[in-house]
Amino acid sequence: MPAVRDQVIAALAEARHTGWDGLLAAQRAYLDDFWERADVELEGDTELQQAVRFALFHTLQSGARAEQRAIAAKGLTGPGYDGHTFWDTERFVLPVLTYTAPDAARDALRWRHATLDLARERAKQLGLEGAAFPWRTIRGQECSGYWPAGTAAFHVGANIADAVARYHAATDDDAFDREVGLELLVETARLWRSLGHHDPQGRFRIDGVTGPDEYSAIADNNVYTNLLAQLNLRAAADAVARHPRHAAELGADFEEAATWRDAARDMVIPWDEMLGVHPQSEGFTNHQVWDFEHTSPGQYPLLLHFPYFDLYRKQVVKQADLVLALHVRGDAFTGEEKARDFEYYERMTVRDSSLSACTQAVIAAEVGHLELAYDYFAEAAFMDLRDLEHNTRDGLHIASLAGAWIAAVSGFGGMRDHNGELTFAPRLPARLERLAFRLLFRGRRLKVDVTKQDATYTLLDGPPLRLGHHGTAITVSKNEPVTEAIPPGVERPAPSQPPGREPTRRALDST
Ligand code: IFM
Repeated sequence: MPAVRDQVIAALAEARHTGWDGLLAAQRAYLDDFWERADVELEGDTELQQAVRFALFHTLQSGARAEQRAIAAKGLTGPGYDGHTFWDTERFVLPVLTYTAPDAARDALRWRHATLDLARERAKQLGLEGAAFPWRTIRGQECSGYWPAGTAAFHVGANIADAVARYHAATDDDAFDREVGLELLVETARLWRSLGHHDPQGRFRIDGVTGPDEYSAIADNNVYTNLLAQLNLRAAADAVARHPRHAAELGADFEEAATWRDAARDMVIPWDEMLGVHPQSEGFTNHQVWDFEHTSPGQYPLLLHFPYFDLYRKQVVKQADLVLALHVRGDAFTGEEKARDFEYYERMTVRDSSLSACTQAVIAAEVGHLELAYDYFAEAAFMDLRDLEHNTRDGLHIASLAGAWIAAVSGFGGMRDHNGELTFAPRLPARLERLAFRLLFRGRRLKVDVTKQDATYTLLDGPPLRLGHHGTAITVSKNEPVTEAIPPGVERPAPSQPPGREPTRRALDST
């Protein structure tokens, strides 16, 4: 702690020297610069506009001065979760910071890197190789003893790897790639290689894991986990190819990388032939469906009213899991699969976690349920302003607030960044007349301005940039905005939610 004390003393001395006006001017300049590159504008819903800016401000606030310390689930806004950081950071917060405040994303990943020794120790303790990052922590040790299923939530490591790959692709920060990214990728890939195994049919299985949905645990071949592990294994092999000399210092070579590529190629992705959907994990769709009809509104959140053993053995989803895979590994599914899977999981997703609505917004928008997407978008953005979970006194839900940006930009803006390529598929719900957002990509500032009819891509600075718009490649150059028409969307019947768990309707509400 002496380092923190010294930092505080130095900051106070500098503040006295600068004075109130100086501090105010510096803060103003910092935030002006931030909004210049990161603002999200909505026309048609003033309250939601305000909520989105509130959300973005707090996402920045949680990470901008973390300076290689953990970004907690509540930021620094309250005592909830004892100040612990979770996968929330890499899965929800860093995708936003990567495109709006990339230095903060880099520093957060440097913090993870600084905890690698503890993660290696944890892997060894569990009889595994590589690094097992903790489910919840402050300085790197696993602190989730109270939730045994958390030990098996190994997807944490793949979310870190995904955040590393995204940050590198969006910034071309090669020094980070070599000094930080490579080792994080190698050690997380080693974990997957030792946790999974090839079965007699030659398929790579990852058995006995807990995926994102906390109402399921210790299941085989969780689709989200396996697809993220696949991404992790490939990203690690690519990093070894980019930096063979540095990889050798970590004891990694092409031969080891080849075993990662084999595992990625042979990864099991379960499929339910009869229903024509992906089971969240192997066997999930055979489980009895939760008795939603006889569950009263007062019995939510379910975890406070029913024993976990019963939740675990039924089809009931606390938070987006398979649907999260449809977003972050959207490149692994067809459009038809996404639509069917979304509709299937919508019926059993109860949103007892604040980490769900934003993902449901993204996929609802992609598969054609724009008004439902808008309702989920509003839920993510108003989570704390309206105290939707009645616990904002414990601190803000930073992942949900980051999710408001994700719902706007990846939902209605249709932004995806699979394999380092930036693509958009914008489409607006009835209530919005216009959506505009800005972001940073490979040293450029890009503005995307969407109306019901078209989208205009403006490169504010930097060399020409190749993008995708609804499947068509376009190139934007500075001062030469490109406007593209928005093709008509697909009409689908609205999916249903468990009774009483529908999102508050906002899309068609004009108040
Ligand atoms: O990380 C989340 C988890 O997914 C759901 N329960 C709360 C945690 C902290 O936000």
